Amino acid sequence: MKFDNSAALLERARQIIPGGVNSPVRAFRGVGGVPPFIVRGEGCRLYDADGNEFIDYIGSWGPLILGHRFPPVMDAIREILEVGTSFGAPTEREIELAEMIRDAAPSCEMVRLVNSGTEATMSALRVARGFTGRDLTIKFEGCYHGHVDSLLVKAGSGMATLGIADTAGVPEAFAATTIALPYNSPEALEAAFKAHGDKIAAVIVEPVVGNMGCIPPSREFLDAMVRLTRQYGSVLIFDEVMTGFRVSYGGAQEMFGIKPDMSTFGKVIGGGLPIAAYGGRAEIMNRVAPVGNIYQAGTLSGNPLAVASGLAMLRHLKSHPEVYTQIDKAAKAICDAAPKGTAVNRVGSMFTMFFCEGPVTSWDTAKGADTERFKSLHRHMLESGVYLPPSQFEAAFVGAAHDDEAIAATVEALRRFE
Ligand code: KE4
Repeated sequence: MKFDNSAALLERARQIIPGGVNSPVRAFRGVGGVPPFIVRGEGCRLYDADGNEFIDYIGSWGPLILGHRFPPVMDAIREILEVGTSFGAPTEREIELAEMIRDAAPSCEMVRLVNSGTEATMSALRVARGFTGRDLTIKFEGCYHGHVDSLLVKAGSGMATLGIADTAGVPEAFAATTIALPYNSPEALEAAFKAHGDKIAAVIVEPVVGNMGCIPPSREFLDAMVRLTRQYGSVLIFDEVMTGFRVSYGGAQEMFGIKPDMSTFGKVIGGGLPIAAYGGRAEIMNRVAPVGNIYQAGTLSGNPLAVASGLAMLRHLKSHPEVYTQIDKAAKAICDAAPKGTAVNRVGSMFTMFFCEGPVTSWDTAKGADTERFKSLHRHMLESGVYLPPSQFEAAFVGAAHDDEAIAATVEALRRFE
């Protein structure tokens, strides 16, 4: 495989964009030391600037559960182009999308649309603080909730990949409002609430982690979160930006039978266009301006193109529940071919092959994975035409466009890895 054009593009990009990328996780050193610059996506495949073809298991980091250029999504976007792109005013489709989110996740009695997962979690946190009149937040080491100042404490995703323990630029005063605990530790959570319970505004959690690699929660951990937030009057926020409409149509909260006080969504609800949402109990959400005194706003929130794209996506997923069985089965087939010496975590169609002894249940166990071995696997797969997330601390995603041929080619490439 040649990557000369991508190398030249990276050189040019670096002159004007930090690291040549608009999000750090994209700056991985693939074969030839450069990330492929992509020119086109179709179904489950990506095509780069050197004409290379890859089976894509990133899917834009989760949104493309139905693959690139899914026809109903493309048609929905084209339809909007005939009437405009943005009005800065309410539209009917925004109501429809909010209603679909509530119907999928009934804990969200009310919903506000925003433009990114970061905006969704930042807003949910502000609302939780305003609603409770408290300042402290509990998050979990290795979880990533977007680049919100106060949540970039012991965060996962690109921070874990780049080994940035705590980012510069976040005032100590902000970081001090966040308590970072080990994931899957009911004991640590209990102790934190005993010590600070009446000051804790919210617990924000990835109900299935994707951002330190895929890690499922234990039932005890989930139950402790529900019990303690109820007991101390804190807001339980399920960050379902990645898991919403991914691990099941109703997200992790449906899978686990839990009704969090608030939830955030993103990725899948936009079908690949920039959109996210936060929502929760009406009693909480009615504190948001213009009804209440907690301010949150956005020029392009509820953007007609993104909303139409998301509606087409969710309508298809709702009317084709068999998609989830299909993608879960495909992900299982791939995980069954994982290289020896890996601990595999999979929840539905998201998975990670950790190069370490299992079980991987928290950051403490994930961080011990052999990242050099992971890099070798990633390079081997890329050379085999398979595009995995370029970090041990990310989840891979299987979508409905991954056909038998793609799965077989992926399994065959995994089997050849030594
Ligand atoms: P965005 O602001 O990137 O749209 O969403 C932030 C976010 C919030 N919550 C969860 C659970 C998330 O996974 C994310 C973003 N996920 C990463 C992938 N690990 C986005 C990829 C990137 O940063 O480029």
